[in-house]
Amino acid sequence: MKSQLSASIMCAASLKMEQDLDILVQAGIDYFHCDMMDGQFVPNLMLSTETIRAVKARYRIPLDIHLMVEEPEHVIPWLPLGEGDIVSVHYESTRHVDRALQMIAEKGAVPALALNPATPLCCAENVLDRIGMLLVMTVNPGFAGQKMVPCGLDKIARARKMLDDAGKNDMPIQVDGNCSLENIPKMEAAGANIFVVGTSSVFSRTLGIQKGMELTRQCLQNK
Ligand code: S6P
Ligand code: MG
Repeated sequence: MKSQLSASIMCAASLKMEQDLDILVQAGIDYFHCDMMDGQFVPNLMLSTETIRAVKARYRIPLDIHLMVEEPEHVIPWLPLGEGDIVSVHYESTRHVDRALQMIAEKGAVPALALNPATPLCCAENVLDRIGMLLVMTVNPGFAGQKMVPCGLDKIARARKMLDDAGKNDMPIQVDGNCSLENIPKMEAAGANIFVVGTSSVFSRTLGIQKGMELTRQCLQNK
C-alpha cells in the first residue's frame, strides 16, 4: 500500500492558514487532517465546523477529520463530507460507536475508529467490518508537539497483525502524534500507512513547510 501524508492543519499559522494550506497543496499533500476538539473529550478547543467548511469549500484535497468530541453523533450531521473524506471517532467518545460509524458511512465518507494510547486494540474487533481505517494515537490527544508514547511502535505492529489476521490486509493504519523524520520510517516499518504530519515534520519551524514536505516524503519507503 502506498504511504500517504495527512497534514494537521491546526498546526498551520492561524493568521495565515490559507497561505500554509496553499503550500501544502503545491507540495502534493494527500489529506488535510482536521482536529476537532470540544474541551470535554480533550482539554483543548480546536477547529470548528465553520473552519472545516471553509477548507472544504476552498480546496479539493480530501478531508481527514479527527473528532475528539463527546458524543460525535451530534457533530457528524454538520460536517461537509464527500467521497474520499475520512472521519475518525474515538472509542471512548460515545456509548454507541457502531452507530456513529454508520452515520459517517451514510454521509458518504470513510468511517474510522481512533484508539488512545491506553485503549486496547480489541476495542476495534467488533467494528472491523464498519471501518475503512484504524487510527492509532501515538500521543495522548489534545495537543501538538508531544513525544511518542513508549508503546507506540509496538502497538502499530500489533494493530497491523490484528488487521491482517482478520483478512483486512488492505485496511490502512493511520498514525497520529510525533510523526517526525526520525519516527516515520519506524512507524512505516511497523505497518502504518497514513502519517499525520504536524510540528514534528511538515510544520517544523526550522524547515518551513515546503522543505518539511520534501524531507518527509523522502523518509517514506512505500512511495
Ligand atoms: C493531537 C492531534 C494531532 C496533532 C498532531 C500534531 O491531539 O490529534 O493530530 O495535531 O499530532 O503533530 P505533532 O507532530 O506536533 O505531534
Ligand atoms: Mg489528530
